[in-house]
Amino acid sequence: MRSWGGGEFKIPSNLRIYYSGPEVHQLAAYVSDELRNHHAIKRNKPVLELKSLSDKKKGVHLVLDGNSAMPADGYELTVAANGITIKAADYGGLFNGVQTMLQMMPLPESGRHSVGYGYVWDYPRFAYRGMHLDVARTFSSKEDVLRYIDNISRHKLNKFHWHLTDDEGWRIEIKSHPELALVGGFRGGDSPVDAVYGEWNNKYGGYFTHDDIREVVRYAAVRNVEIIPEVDLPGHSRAIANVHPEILCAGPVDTVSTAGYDRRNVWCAAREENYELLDDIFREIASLFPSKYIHIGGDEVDMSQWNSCPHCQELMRREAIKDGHGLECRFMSRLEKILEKYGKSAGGWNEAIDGGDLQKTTMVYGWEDVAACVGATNQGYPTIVMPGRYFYFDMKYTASEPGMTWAGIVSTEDVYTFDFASHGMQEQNMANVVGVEGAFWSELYLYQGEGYLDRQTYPRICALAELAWTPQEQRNWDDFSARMEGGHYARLRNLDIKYRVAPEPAHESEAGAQPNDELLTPEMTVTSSMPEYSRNPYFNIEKYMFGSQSRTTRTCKVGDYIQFTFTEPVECSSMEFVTGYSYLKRCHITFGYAEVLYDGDEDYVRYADLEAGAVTIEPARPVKAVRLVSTTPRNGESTVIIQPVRIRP
Ligand code: TNX
Repeated sequence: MRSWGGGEFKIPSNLRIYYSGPEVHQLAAYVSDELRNHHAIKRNKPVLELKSLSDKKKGVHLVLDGNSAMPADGYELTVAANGITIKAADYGGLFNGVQTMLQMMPLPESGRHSVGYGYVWDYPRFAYRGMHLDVARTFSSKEDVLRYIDNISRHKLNKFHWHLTDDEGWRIEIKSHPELALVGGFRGGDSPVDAVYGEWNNKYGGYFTHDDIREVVRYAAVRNVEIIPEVDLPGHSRAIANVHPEILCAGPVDTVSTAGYDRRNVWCAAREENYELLDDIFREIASLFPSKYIHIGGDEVDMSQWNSCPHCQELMRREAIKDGHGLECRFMSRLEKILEKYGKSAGGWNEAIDGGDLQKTTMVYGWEDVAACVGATNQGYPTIVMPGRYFYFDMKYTASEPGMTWAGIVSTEDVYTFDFASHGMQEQNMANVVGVEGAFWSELYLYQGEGYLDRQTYPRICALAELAWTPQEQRNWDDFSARMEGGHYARLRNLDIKYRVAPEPAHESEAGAQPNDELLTPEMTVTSSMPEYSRNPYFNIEKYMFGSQSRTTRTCKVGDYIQFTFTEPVECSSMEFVTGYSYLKRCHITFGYAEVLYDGDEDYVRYADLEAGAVTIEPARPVKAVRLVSTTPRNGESTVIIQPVRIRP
């Protein structure tokens, strides 16, 4: 509800902030800082005035009134002659009202110093309005995490899902097992943790101490953000398994396809000591985070490890568990009990409920698709809706921009216009939808550097914020876009958020042109010491199928090669060979060199080292063949990807 009219409140440079009691003190200090730092209102000062919220006093009035009938997280905001008054029944409501006020405050660049009279009565659509951050693949410093929380809170998001562990890093100190973070928080170099990707040979990582975490929790609480920590189990656990290999299954280890590397990442479900270690871990985590929920993962479990483990097989026979999904469910149930002991409930990715029932207090995070969310709500689980196709902000905005694509291309409009009803979510489903969440997985972040996190998340977070806050019938994409252009991009700039700017649309003629038009495609055959993977055969690169690729059945060792032999000698200005994904420095020949067989020669001549798995050859003479030779001792991958060669005339 909004109404406006009849005058303006002039903001004095000594604007005062009155607040109703000690429980609002920190919020008043926050408002003061915000006005000083982002609105150039310099001399504002918080004033505690418990009794008289006198109409005559000019300033900002923050009133927490537990008796008020405002819905949870809702607020009432009035701008009148005596200034700005925000009233709410709970702290969250007051904080949200403050955000609305800050959005109404003129930006320093505007030169204005007033706010129009008006009235807002507002509350959110969903109780859970979340953003996720993966700090395992790419580490984010404490300062970056604080900034991330600060910025999501400005958008009235109230949950921060902190993905603290994964195959590539263990990022939370556990005092009873300090090696988990001390060793497991770093990969590469002398660490037993697979370097897999990133700054491969350099030691890379970091972790959060208990003190760090307490600081982040306190900072978030001032901003009405609850933190749901995640330890991803029983899969996605290679980092901890590299530190404690005994947690793994007793089955055979395949190190052939990975050049000596043990890639297993799933906890043995039958090993009793595993649950003791997990008890220690969750006891500490439960004491650090006030949230009722601890997320215990449950996604993408490689069940082949359980299928070949004699102990898991024996357990399944004994308890008549029919498959891996059933065993995962049993594993998760054990964790639920541990959490219960420490006063917590579980959160889990949607696969966690594939093999049977968990407690109906467990919150299910539906990520695979909308159907997974519908399924969870039908079974009566409180559900967070976040299918990758709409909510994964590590995906590209458009095809030509950076990011992942496996879940689709996720435009800001896709996020904004997400409509539950059109996905078959009925009223009874919606009753179990607690809210929505956007995710940022950080596999690519390491290579993209500064600004990438901001760019991938904004303005998609702005769209998510409205989806989470505003009822379906009141949302309109054109209206949202106009408001972004009309002021919110300026607001983001004022906060130094490096949001994504849409690239200039390509001209008709350019859009129609094939990027391959000027490339040569001479007949060639590809041979290799590494077998080809049947679904991505060498045929794909032999036929120059740009956009497609070839891959091997195993990673490369020292001496492996991939050879391109041309039927006729090729005269050209350059040949570009790329191994690995084109958008992600993974699955390449990590170390190696290229050698060339020129027309008329008997032997190959070494040309240059590969850089990030790639090399460009500028041959002075016609080329008969090129060979990429690996000198990689081990790289923790399970495949080599090879892109079609780009040959320029
Ligand atoms: C799938 S989403 C994963 C993550 C990856 C993400 C990359 C989920 C529960 N599992 O481990 O980081 O895709 O987009």
